[in-house]
Amino acid sequence: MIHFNVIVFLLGLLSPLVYSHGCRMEDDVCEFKLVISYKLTMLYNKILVLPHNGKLYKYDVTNFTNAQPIPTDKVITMDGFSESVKVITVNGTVPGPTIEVYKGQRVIIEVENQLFSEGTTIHWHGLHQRETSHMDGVPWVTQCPIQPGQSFRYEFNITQIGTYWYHSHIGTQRTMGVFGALILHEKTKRKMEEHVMVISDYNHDWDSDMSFLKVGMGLYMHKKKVDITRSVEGGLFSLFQFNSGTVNGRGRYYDESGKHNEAPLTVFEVESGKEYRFRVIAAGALYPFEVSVDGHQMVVIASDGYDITPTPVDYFIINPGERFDFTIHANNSVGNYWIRGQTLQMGKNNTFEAILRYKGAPVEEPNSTVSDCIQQKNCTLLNCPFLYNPHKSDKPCLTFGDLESNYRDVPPFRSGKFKEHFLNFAFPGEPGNTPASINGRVFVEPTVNPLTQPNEIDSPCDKANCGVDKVCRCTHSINLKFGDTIQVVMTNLGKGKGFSHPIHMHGHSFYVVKMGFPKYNETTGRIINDSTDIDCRGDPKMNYCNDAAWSNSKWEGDNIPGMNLRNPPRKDVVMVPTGGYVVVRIRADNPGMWFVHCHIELHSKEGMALILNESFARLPEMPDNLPGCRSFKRSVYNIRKDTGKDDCKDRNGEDDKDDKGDNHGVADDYTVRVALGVLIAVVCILAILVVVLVFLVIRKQKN
Ligand SMILES: [Cu+2]
Repeated sequence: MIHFNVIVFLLGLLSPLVYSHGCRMEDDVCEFKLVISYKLTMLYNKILVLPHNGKLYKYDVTNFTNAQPIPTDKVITMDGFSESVKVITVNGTVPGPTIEVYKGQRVIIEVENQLFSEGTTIHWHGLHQRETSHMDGVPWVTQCPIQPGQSFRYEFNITQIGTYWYHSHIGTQRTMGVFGALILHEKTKRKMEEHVMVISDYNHDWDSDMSFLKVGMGLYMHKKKVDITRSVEGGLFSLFQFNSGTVNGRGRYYDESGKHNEAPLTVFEVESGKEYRFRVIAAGALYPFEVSVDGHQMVVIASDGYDITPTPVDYFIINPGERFDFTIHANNSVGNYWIRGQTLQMGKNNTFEAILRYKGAPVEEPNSTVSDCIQQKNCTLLNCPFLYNPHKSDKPCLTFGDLESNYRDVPPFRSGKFKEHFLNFAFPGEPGNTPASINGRVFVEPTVNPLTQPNEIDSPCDKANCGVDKVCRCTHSINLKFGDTIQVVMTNLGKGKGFSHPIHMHGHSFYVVKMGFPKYNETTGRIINDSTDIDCRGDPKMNYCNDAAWSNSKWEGDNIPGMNLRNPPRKDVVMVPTGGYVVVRIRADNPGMWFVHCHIELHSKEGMALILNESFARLPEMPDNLPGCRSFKRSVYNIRKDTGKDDCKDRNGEDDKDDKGDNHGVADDYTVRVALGVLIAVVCILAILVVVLVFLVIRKQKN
C-alpha cells in the first residue's frame, strides 16, 4: 500500500516551518518531496524582523510591551543577525524536515532543484544503500548533479535503524543549510519520547563559498591578519570564522563585548520524572562541539545509528558528520536548564545554546550553571580528538575506541581474503602547495558518473605523477574484492598533519577496532611526540607519509596489540586525531562506488577524498535511464548528424563512437584521413620518380 505524504507536504507548503515529515508504521512505501531553494533569514511575509528577549518583532517596533511578537516558527532566524542573509533551504526551512521512516519500508524521495545557478544532489548519510549505490547522492561518483529546474527521484530500502541525516553533497551547499534529520525506527513501540538536535556552526557575514575562499587565500578582519586557533593539545583549527552555533536552525550572536542579540532559541520540553532520548546530529562545516546538559547526567547509548554499551558522560564531543544519541532522566527540579555546546578552540568562547524546559516551568531563560568539573568532580569526556583536557578532568578522555558494543561479528582475518590499506589524511607538500589529500593524492572529481560511465573517467592516478614523496591531483580510487575483510588504517601523520579529521565512509558502518594517539604531556595536554606505532617510510626529509606501514613488521592481520575484535563499536564517521591513527574494519560485501572523505566541508572539497570501487563486476542492476554527464574536452570537434535517438550512455559506459557506422562525425573524420593518406602517397611516388630521373640524367652525363 502506498501512502503518499501529500497532506504533510501541503501542510509543509502552507506553514514553511512544519518540521516533521512522517510515515506510518504500516506503510510499505513512503513518498516525500524535497524542494531545494534559496531563502532569506529574518523575514516574515517580506517584513524584516528583529530579536528582542527571545522573541521576534517587526523591525520598527520600539515599545515591546504593547507589540505583538511575530510567530518564531514562521521565520528562518539562524543566529538572529539583524540583516537578511541568504540560506539554502529544504522545503523552506533550515534544517529541512525531519524524515522519519521504519525499517523494511521502501522510500521514494523526489528532490526538486529550484536554485537559480547551482546543481545539487542529496546524500542519505550513513545508509548502506545495499543494491542501490546509484542512490547514494554523491555528484560525479554515483550520479550526475540535478541541474537547476530539474528533479531526481531517489528510491531505496530502509534496512537499518537509528539516527541518520541527509544533506547536499555538492560544493558548499550543506553548510548553506541543505541538511535535515533522517530517523530510522524499528517497527515497535518506542521505549521513550525523543528529541532531535541538529547542530551547526554558522557565519552570517559570508556565505560558505566566501568563507572557504578567505580560508584558502588569506583572512583579514579590521585590517589585521587573523591567526589560526588551536585546541588544548596544540591541534590546529581553521580560519573558518565562527559567528554562532545553531540548534535546529536557532542560535544567537554574541558581539565582541560578549553581549548576545536575544535571538530565539530552540526549546526541548520534558516532563518531570520521564526519560528522554536525544538524537544529536552534527551538520556543521568544521567545528566539533563539546555538548553538555546543565544539572543532568547524559548516558550515551548510540553513535552513527549503532548502539553502544550505555556510557554515562558529562560531556561528549561531536564532529561534523557524527551522531550521538543520549538519554537523560528529567529528575531535577522543574525549571529551565541550558543545553550547551562549545567548540574546542582555546581562548575563544564559541558556543551554541538550547533550552531544556520542564513542563510547568516559567517561559524564561535558564540561569543554570555548567558543572565545574575540576572543583566538583572529575568529568567524564567522551570522544576527544586528544587524550587529556586538563581544564575539565585529571582523567584521560574516554576515546571512541574505549567504547564497547554488542556487535560480535567483526570481519576476521582470513588468509588470502584480507587486505590492509594505510590511508594518510593530511596536507603534505612544499610551502605554498599543501592541498588536502589522501596519501598525497588530491581527489579530482570525474566529469562523468563512474558507476555508469566508468570508461570515460579521464583523470586516473598515474604512477609517474603520484607516489611516495609526491603530491598529485587525480580521481583516486581503491579496488576492493568481493568478500574480503578490509582493514583500513586511517593515519594523520607526517608533514601534513596538524588538524584532526572526521573521516566518513559511505556504503558501510565500520568497526572501530583500535585508536592510536600521540604521546602527550599529561599536565598540559600538549602533544610531545606522534604515535610511533606507524612508520611513514619514504624520504624522511619529505615526510609525506603517503606509503605508511606498521613500525613493527610482526603487526599484521589480527595480531596487532590493543585491537578490540570481540565487541567494538560501529560507526560511519570517526575522528582521526592529529599525530595518531584509527584502525577500522569492514567486510567487502556491498558492491558499489563508495566515497571516503573528511567531513570538514572545506577539506573534502579541496581533495581529501577517494572512491572505494567495491566489487565492480558485481554492481547492482541500475535503471538504464539514469542521467549521464560528461565534459567537452576532446580535441576533435565532432558534429553529430544522427537523430539523437538513444544518445544516452549504456550500462557499461561504452562510447557512441564504438557503434561503428552509426556516428557520422567519426565517419567524416575517417574520410578526411583517407584523402590525406592518398595525397601523401602520391607526393612520395612523385618524389621517388624525380630522384630516379635525376640519378639517370647524372649517370648519362658521366658516360
Ligand atoms: Cu579534514
